[in-house]
Amino acid sequence: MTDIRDDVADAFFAFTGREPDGIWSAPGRVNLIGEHTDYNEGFVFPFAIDRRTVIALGARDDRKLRIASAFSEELAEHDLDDLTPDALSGWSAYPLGVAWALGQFGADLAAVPGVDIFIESDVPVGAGLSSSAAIESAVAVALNDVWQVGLDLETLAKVGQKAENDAVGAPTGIMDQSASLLGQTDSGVFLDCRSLDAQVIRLGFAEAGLAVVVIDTHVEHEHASGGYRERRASCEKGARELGVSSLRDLDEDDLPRAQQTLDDETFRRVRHIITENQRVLDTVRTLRELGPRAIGDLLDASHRSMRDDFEISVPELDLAVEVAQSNGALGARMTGGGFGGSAIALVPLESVSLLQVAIDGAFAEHGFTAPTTFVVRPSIGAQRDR
Ligand code: GAF
Repeated sequence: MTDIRDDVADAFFAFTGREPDGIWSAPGRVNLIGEHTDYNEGFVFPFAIDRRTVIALGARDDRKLRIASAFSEELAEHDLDDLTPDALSGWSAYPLGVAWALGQFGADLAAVPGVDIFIESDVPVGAGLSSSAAIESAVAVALNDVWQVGLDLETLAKVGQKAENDAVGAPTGIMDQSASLLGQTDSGVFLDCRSLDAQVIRLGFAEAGLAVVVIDTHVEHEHASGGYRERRASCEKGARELGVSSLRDLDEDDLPRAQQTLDDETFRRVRHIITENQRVLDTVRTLRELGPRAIGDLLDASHRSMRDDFEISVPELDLAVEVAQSNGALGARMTGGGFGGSAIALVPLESVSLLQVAIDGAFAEHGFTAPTTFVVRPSIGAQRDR
């Protein structure tokens, strides 16, 4: 099997006629639990997966940023002297947005050289597995090294989020970049999105004879517009009407007051956030006390809350979750921002093949596009590979 890093080094050479200064990579993520809680200053518990974006990068002797990739014909070229978020668009807004955002976090962009970058990735795009955070994080660690900016991984997560918010225009939280940068093998990243305190917690799935199966429905989602933005606005409205700065300030004792104060739809949005925060805490505690086989019910409850209260699921995701639950999964839920993308199922190893066959059959029966199912392993976060 060829190593994607060799391919990227070769492609960089074909693109520039020289060897790169180095190779860096960053993973996509699966969110185990804690959905839409990040921008409400709540709790999330994602893990980095064994699908990565790999980049080769080399400094130039002028002020140009040139970016090519295996997934687009477009060669993006931009001058460091007029790098503003408004000037960026298309897929290159992710890497170029990171270069700009590093300047917002202290890099002296007037003093750094231009760079050539070649990008390749095996994180599926549009699957809700954070292919965009993988690009941002790989570029962030590489430029941080080559430009000698000296930022830590937690700050690089903020850089990636700023690129996504201001250059791409998606009002997303800090979860995906944190997972991609802070992830560790066999572990999840339990993040308090208010304090940004991150704890790496061992998941122990393989030891317990479990696998996480991703079911990519191929239903496309888009965070820069539509439902994601509306859900965020509903949460802000709920917080405002309940007199708190963010929904993080509420817990289950506040639900009766929330129900009396808010319209029904806003109440259900708020209830999802309050109960989901609690489920993240319960998942971490259950994992520590009883091990991974005991967290399935929390995953199931999270899916119900996203389906019924937050209303971010789609029929394909609901079907994937139901079929997984009735074919051996200990728990299953949609993962990521919703409105499409992927579901995950926590499955005993011996049931993985059966589950894949059952999912394929059920999707065909419903006339849905054939999904892609594959196992993911909790993996190391962004790093320099060579
Ligand atoms: C997307 C966003 F990018 C994250 O910040 C998070 O809000 C997630 O949706 C929902 O939990 O992945």
